[in-house]
Amino acid sequence: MKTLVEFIWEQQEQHVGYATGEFSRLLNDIGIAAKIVNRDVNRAGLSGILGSEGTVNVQGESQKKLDVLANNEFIKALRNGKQCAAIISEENEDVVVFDEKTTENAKYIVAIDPLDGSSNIEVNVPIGTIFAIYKRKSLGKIITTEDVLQAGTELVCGGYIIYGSSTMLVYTTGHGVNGFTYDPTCGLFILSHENIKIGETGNIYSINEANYIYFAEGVKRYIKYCQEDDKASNRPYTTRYIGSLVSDFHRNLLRGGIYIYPGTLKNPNGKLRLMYECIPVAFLAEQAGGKASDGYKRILDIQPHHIHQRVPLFIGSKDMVDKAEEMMRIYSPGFAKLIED
Ligand code: P6P
Repeated sequence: MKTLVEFIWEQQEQHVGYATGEFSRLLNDIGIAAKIVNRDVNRAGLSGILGSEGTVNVQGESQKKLDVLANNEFIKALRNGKQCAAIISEENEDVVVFDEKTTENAKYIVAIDPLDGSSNIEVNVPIGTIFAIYKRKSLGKIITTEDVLQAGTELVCGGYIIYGSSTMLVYTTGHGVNGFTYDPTCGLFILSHENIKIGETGNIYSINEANYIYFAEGVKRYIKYCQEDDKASNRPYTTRYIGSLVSDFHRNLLRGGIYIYPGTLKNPNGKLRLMYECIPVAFLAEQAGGKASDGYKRILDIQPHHIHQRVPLFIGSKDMVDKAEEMMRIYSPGFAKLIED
């Protein structure tokens, strides 16, 4: 039995050569907040914290009470841990910068979607937290734009917590993907899924086909490809769409498959946010042997220009993403130009 803290420390020693404890402390702070959010999510129906907060976030989406609760828990844990200088959160319009005493010494920036898929809470569908950890470019009290707007290639750590039939924390620091299952009887995350690898191909495709008529031709062609009868290539595939990115991604990571949230002619950039949804899952996908793009270019290579920037997402088994990209190149070559750079 290896706990998350032991594993983090071991990884730092093994891959960094020393463990100052700062990164370990930061990741552990995220784990602490996750345990509290897990408790709140599991009791939501009993503690009057279901339903809407009555506010709208910067995305124009109605905030659930649990969205706000989760956001506050992660901000509080990271503020108290003093390893994080600033937070980019789906629930905050601007960067949350901590006090100068913290920013003077803290080396990390965290981008987070505190509770992704929260519209599913009331119907008991698994939801999740997605996080990305960057190392600051600058030192000292002032947080700079270069600290905040970093491409995925700069990521130090990408991960998520899935609050499902069991609660798991899955993360990578660039040395493989590992999953830890939360044991509420002892309050520990225990290593349960070591060195997760996604199959090069799979037979699950996840996309909201209700938007079919708005999709670019390349997306439509890929959906039809998935539905063709061709036993040699294990088609037709099966479709699974939970409407919770963390859940759909986690299943595809373990079983193989592709998740697509494409742009449409109405919204060429799609719905998902680059910094705290697409980049962390893209890092995980690549570290597990998979692939992640906007249909044309690698997610991790995209330079963010705004903290809430949206981007189309094609992610999962490498062969499946390759095929979808081939359809985009052949049937929708011009769509790439509509995606905001
Ligand atoms: P739609 C949840 O709101 C989310 O950001 C992802 O978790 C999920 O995959 C997607 O949006 C669902 O969006 O438009 O299909 O309901």
